[in-house]
Amino acid sequence: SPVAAALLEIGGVKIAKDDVVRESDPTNNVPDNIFSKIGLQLHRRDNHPIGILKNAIYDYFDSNYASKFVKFDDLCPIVSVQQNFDEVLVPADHVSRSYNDTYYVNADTVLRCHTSAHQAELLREGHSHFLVTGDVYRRDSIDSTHYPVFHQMEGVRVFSPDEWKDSGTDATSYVAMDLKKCLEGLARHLFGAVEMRWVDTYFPFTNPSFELEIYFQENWMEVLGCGVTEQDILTRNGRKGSVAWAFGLGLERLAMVLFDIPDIRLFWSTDQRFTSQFSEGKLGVKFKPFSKFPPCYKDISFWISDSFTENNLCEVVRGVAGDLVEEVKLIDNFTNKKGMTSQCYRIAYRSTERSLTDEEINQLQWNVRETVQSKLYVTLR
Ligand code: FA5
Ligand code: MG
Repeated sequence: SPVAAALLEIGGVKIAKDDVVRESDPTNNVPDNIFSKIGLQLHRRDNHPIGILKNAIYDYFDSNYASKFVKFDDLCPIVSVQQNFDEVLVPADHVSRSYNDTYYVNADTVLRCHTSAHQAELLREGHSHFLVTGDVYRRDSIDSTHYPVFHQMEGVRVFSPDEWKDSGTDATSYVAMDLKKCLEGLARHLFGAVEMRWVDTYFPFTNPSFELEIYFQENWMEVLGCGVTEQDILTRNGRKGSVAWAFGLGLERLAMVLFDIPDIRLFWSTDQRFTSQFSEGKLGVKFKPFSKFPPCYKDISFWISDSFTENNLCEVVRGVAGDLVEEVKLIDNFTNKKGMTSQCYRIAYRSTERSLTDEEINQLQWNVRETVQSKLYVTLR
């Protein structure tokens, strides 16, 4: 696993580990294992599935929009609360702002939880067509399609009035239609035929808002969010009178479909048997699993306290077991007559690279139990 560098330099910004990880500071919730991912920049490696995918998306935009889209892929992932939330109109009481969902470096600074954090500044700089690719960070659940560090690509296109005025429809419908056409075209460019569907949704920064889902591993998997940009964002950033669309692609999810990668942890693997299967510009290759190792399931039950959250549990499990944990799943939940709530979680341990021994798993589970008890104020059963 990657060793945390003491000093990183990203996009011209120097970052010391002590500036990002501060265990004693209550306004900081960035653990070591998250810090160690900053600066790895999988999206800038031409032989990595994420980099190969990024380049294929660039090709689509270059050829369909005469290279009009300006590309950014080294903007620093440490951003202000204002950039990450305020500038994209996320309400003051929105859950995504909580310490439970977002990694805070201090009260005013976060690890960006989406590439939308850069929308406003780039609009202010005068860009009308742009793509922003980067690593983003979220406290989240653990399963084969969720990881606390992943990659997004943001796309924004601003239209001037003469582009829609003769279309015979209102500006919003015109732009929404153009957006869906653009993303459906991208999906065809990447996958050829694939089963997909649009779902209406909500984002604070777009209206209307949509998600695109693709059928993968016998489930509908959400791969992107998008919509017509809220007027307020355009007005505040010098684009009054314009209309725009924006999207945020989940690059791991798209790469899972493209290369048939069954588990999101694999993107971080340095195992040659994984890395050697991908090379620059090669889109068609399907990943061949080197072997299926058996999972091992361990249950943990406890009486929860008011402050207990599943994300906190996942952070503890990830802190102990790292990438050996495949899934954490609530399997039982009940409240007794005294009003105490008991929950049981099933933890799946499985390495993507080797067989785990019983002894090793028992040790991990023991450490998980100890840490859950000491850090999460629950009573083990
Ligand atoms: C957003 O992040 C919005 N900023 C997207 C957007 C941009 C909407 C511009 C409108 C306009 P969401 O939280 O749904 O939306 O995340 C976008 C995508 O990131 C998801 O569709 C999914 O593909 C991916 N994603 C989200 N959480 C994770 C995770 N924990 N692990 C891997 N991929 C994830
Ligand atoms: Mg979503």
